[in-house]
Amino acid sequence: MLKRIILCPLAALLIGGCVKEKEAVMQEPQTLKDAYADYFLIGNIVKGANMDDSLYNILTTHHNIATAENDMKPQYLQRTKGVFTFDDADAIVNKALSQGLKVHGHTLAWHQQTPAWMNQDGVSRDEAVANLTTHARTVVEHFKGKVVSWDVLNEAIADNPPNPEDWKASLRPSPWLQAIGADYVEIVFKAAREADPAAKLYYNDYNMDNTNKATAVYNMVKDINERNPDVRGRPLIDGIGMQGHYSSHTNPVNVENSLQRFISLGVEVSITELDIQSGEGGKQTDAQKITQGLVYAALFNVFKKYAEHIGRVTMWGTDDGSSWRKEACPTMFDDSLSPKPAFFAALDPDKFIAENKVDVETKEAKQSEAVYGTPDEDAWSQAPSIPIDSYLMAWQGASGTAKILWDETSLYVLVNVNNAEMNKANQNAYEQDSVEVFIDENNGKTPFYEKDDGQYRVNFDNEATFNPASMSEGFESQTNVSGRSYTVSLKIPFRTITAKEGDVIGFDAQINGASAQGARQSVAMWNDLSGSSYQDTSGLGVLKLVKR
Ligand code: 9MR
Repeated sequence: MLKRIILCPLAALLIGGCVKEKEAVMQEPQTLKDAYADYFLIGNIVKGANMDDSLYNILTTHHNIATAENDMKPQYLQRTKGVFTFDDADAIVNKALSQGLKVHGHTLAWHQQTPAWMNQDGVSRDEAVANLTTHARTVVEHFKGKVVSWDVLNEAIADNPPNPEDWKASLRPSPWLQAIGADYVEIVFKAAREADPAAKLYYNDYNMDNTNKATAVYNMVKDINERNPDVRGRPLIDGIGMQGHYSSHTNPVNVENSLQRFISLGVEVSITELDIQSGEGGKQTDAQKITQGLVYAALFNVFKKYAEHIGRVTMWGTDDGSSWRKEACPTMFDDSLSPKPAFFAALDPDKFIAENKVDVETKEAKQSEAVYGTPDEDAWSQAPSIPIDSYLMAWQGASGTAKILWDETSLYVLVNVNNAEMNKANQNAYEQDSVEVFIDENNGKTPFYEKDDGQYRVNFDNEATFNPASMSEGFESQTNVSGRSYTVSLKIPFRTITAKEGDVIGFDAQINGASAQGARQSVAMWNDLSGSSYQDTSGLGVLKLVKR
């Protein structure tokens, strides 16, 4: 339907001001909250009780629900036991309500920004339970009638858990888990429900596009809701929050898969902390802005498709300058508060995609051959050498080459690495000087791992790590260090195939280069530069199994 609206320069309107007015006939909504009025609420964060007016204008112009970025977290509301400090949070909530915004509460239980007296310092289980329930009850009761929904529990599941069918074993080892045990999850939800039966209660987490994490969350919510089907009239957990701290490499297919699984539980889903990293050092090229816009557009199209089950889509930052990840320019407005392509992408995804989707030349995956034979000098001399020297990050550190052999049961990989620091100080295995091999036995190129997909990592000191953990079975490796070079030989059993001549498998090899200070400073690859090979096999190179 044609609408008559007052048109002012778009940028001025977008940040809530209007310099020159002129009447025009416009067809399309100009604000996010209007564009999505029939779909879901649109949210953003409030940075504090005294948030800058121009940022607040973006909030009220485009959004209809607000989340406090920090001020409602446990350390701000109850730093000292029994002393609740609601002043800043009250100011945020009352201002938002007076401006016609709804308010979402974030967060009652988390492993961060929580005072140690609550669950550390040797508190007993009983004390920790009392601390958790008192905090949740007091906070929820305080905001009763003002806050429509709560992130009751934040980030309780570990990243990429190896056995996601067992949700309890997949819990992050947070102080709450250590002090109470796995039932802390139910305990905090029950306390919140009793305190305000009308508020919607959410479980909230990041990396939910990772199949293993999403599976563990799915199993947790399913189990708890099946055991608590009627707590004050409905299942205990009302909703799942997919935070959505994404990057330009995020595959919307993985987001959609998790969304579908959560919806199948009968719960509401919300996108609770959306931002999309792109660019470095606070700068983005024009091409990066468009790529980022295309990811925003693709995601908003996914959200529209499932709108019936989505409560709200909340962005984590009004603008790049005030974002927690400002180096990576993740929001829709730039430092000077002008709308970026990402804004127009969210406003009208189809139009943005139609105007900007360049026919990206489909990059052919690199191809090489694995030669039949078990490792010996003669066999290795037959195998072609592939370079591992395409860098994923700005720094160009350790690189190398790989040769591959195969027989019916296993793949044998020999990697030579040069220019390494030989540092394994970092507790994250991927930040140590190490070699990784990715295998996709059916070359299915799926955006998530299937049973035939695995990741194998060996550091220069021959310490191996696996994803998923079950891939350790039958695996063997040796390393040999000489100066700044090392070699790694890996024997990787096939999991789902009996290999034969002519088979084609997905394959990639990666070299992680640590700095002398023990942080990963470079990543060299054979083929896949997406940075997602640990959960997405679509970018791997291709290996043909041949006999010579
Ligand atoms: O944006 C928040 C930042 O200002 C805080 O310093 C940080 C503390 O850990 O928390 C940030 O918000 C987080 C949110 O509460 C939970 N999900 C991840 C968000 C980004 O770290």
